Amino acid sequence: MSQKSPFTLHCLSTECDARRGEVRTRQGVFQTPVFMPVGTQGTVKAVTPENLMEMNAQIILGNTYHLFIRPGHRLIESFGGLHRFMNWKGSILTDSGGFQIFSLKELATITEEGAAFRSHLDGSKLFLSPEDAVEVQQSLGSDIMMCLDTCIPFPSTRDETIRATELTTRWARRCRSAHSRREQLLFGIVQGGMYPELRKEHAEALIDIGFDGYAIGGLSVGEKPQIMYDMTRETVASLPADYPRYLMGVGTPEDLVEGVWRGVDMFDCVMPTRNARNGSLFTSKGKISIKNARFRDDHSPVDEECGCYTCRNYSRAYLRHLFQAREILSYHLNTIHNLHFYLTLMANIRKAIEKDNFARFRQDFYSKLEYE
Ligand code: PRF
Ligand code: ZN
Repeated sequence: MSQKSPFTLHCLSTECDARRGEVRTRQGVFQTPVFMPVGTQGTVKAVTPENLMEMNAQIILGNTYHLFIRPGHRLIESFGGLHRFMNWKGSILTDSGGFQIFSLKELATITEEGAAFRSHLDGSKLFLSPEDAVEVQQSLGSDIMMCLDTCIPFPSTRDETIRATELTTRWARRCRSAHSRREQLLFGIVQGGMYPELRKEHAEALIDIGFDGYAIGGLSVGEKPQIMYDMTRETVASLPADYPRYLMGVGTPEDLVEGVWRGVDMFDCVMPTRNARNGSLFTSKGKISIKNARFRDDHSPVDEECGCYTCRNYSRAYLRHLFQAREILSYHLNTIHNLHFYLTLMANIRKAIEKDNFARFRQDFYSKLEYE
């Protein structure tokens, strides 16, 4: 049985399924809907924890798989856990490794017992059971741990999906039994591919086991956005209203707006940080590629509406030059802008829900888009 829900609801939209709330972790409280910057290897690439704090990041993501392989969870534990090791004072959610192992494909074999895989670093044989996934995350000391799940490719047949989903339920039960440090929260992950009835069944099985929150997994794996939005809506409908809901690995700014509209509280995605390093920057008018020749002599900031450190101090022309010259500062300044854009979008979404004008906000958001 789960303990009391960590989620407190502040208000509900009267126009859609959006909700404004907060989640209490051992580390503190974060306001929802929230975007969690991805810090796979114990760092959000190209920025410091101080930068993240200045941008009002509340919670970041870490990866069990990567930290297990390098530098090892025991080492991190000996430094007092991941928060202390990386000097991050906000909350941390760790993904279980299920998705990373799925992404390795030919390097991994899934059995009833767990996932056998080869290290992407040196090819050595490794194994991660559901119990191991919880043990590793307990030593990392994350505030929110994720169950080990099996994410299947898209498309998958109904039979393949049933088999994977049932295995994920058995693993979820084993994760729940291995969860001994109850001050760390444990979330279940709903799979079920693109089959609404399988998602509903899976959600019910996980609710029966009892978790501190529920994630929607297996989406944004190559399906069209509308399918993802429909599956999100179907899955949310099966989840308890008084627990946090987390849409994993999603997505574009549009995806965040649509996810919130359908009742999602938490998101993570590499998109703002990865795109930044590729010179793709988000603006209120859409995405721009900073390497474009049209910015060669452009004195304006990336986004006139943005108040980030980068936009307050640097021109598009300078950022284009840094990118073309492959200067390290390019990664830093671009990442600050993109993360600030995502975090500000979420802060504005929270305000709109509080004022109960999220429908208007969503309309304005789309009407500003010019590029693409
Ligand atoms: N499971 C886990 N992590 C994930 C996913 C999943 O299905 C996804 C799917 N988009 C992203 N990250 N454990
Ligand atoms: Zn900016």
